Amino acid sequence: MKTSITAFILLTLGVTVSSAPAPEITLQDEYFAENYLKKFFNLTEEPGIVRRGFNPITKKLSEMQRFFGLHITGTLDNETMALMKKPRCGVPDGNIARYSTFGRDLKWKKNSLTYRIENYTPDMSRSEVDSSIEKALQVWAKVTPLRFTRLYSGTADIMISFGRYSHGDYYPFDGPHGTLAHAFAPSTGIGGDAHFDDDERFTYRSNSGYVLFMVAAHEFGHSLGLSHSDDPGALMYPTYSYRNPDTYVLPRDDVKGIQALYGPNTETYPGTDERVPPPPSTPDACDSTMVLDAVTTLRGEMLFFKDTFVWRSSPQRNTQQQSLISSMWPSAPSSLDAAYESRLSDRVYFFNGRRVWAFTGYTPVQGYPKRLSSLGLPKWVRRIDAALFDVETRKTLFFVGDYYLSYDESKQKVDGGYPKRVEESFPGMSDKVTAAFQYKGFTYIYSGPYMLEYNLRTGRLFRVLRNSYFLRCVQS
Ligand code: TQI
Ligand code: CA
Ligand code: ZN
Ligand code: ZN
Repeated sequence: MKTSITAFILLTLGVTVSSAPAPEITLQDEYFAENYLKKFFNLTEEPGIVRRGFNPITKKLSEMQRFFGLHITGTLDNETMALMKKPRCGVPDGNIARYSTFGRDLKWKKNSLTYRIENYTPDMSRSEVDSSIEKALQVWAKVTPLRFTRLYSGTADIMISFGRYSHGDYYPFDGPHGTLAHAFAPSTGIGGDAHFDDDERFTYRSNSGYVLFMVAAHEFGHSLGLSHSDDPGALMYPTYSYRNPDTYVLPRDDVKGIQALYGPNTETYPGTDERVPPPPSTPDACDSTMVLDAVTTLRGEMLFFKDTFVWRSSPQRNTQQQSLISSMWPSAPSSLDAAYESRLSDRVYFFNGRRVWAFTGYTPVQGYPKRLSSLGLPKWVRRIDAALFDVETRKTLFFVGDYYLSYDESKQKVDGGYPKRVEESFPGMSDKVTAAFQYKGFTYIYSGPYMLEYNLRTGRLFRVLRNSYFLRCVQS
């Protein structure tokens, strides 16, 4: 039933591949390199140093070259430039279009569209429904030349109604759950119309039931000519996930999709009073400059956290999947500072700010989230940068700034002799620790896009690796 709505054909846009960059170092390259060093090698502009005739860029370049085992020239040579620009694991910088449309011609041939709300759901007040619909249309209007006018009678381009089971088209609803709503691709008659299943519970902004704004915004994407996207962060991704409607910004993938059909909004000029934040984009495992927020194991799998997303990687089954944190742990914070898996309690702990969450697999543990202070950590610990469980000592290591603590979960106490300086036990780790975990007996400490492999017992550093060592650059 569902698929016959899309009987119109789905057109998936292919991969766009840009041509290889020229080998000479351009002024643009120098600028890029400077930003790279600022970002990853702590390059700061200290005019005093420059005046004394000592170039901080030379120093940082040498540092970076040493780090990667390149020839230490202190200059921006081709070898160094190539590494900085390292194509995201074989995928040149052109992006992968993840959105899809019903076809280039399945779009409205006018920018001025009308809509009409034919009836209401008893789940919400009328003004809440009106406002949800209005805001859902504005999501699309903001980034396109499309403008929507409400009609109170007659036939509008987008007729909006709530119904149950058979409701006047050939696509009856299915009672509670299953289909939430559907919409028809642009055309005359039923084209553009959006129907909502009144056997679902719609809400204004609560996270029990379906936020009407989210469902409507998704349906209007269909009404305007978008099909589903395989970007898990996209509005047009075919899985519902709760988002706060008050702060919702249309993700980049959907912006690209709708603008491929209608072009950008011609009314907002860059540089004028209205400063629009760039649309949020889904982190890309192929981005070699990405800095992960947290890494942990969970029952034999590896979890990599970045922003509101998590990659779940199963080395045994050789799979890797990206999703929203909220779709796997609905009660978890939207993003993490740190995470670790305890082999004592068979739990995974998530840290964000001064709070900690606990889960047994994917099930929340009663009594959490708790305050960080309830763990028995010293008062100066305001947030955790990274955490890991050491299988050998059965202790938890918490990384906070330049220090780390060994913590006994069963005694709820920090071990004597701690905090210690990170560098004391992890040679080479002179920057802030951003994530940490243990895997197959080795300890991996992340700093920025790099990852250092240690033997924790001997403190020996084996290798300097990059994110891509575990988090593979694959298109799911
Ligand atoms: N309804 C489907 C949907 O709108 C109907 C559908 C399936 C469809 N495949 C399609 C419509 C392809 C057009 C083109 O996606 S649904 C979600 C989401 C649904 C699902 O009830 O499954 C939302 C409705 F994304 F959350 F899964 C709204 Cl937001
Ligand atoms: Ca239903
Ligand atoms: Zn219908
Ligand atoms: Zn859909």
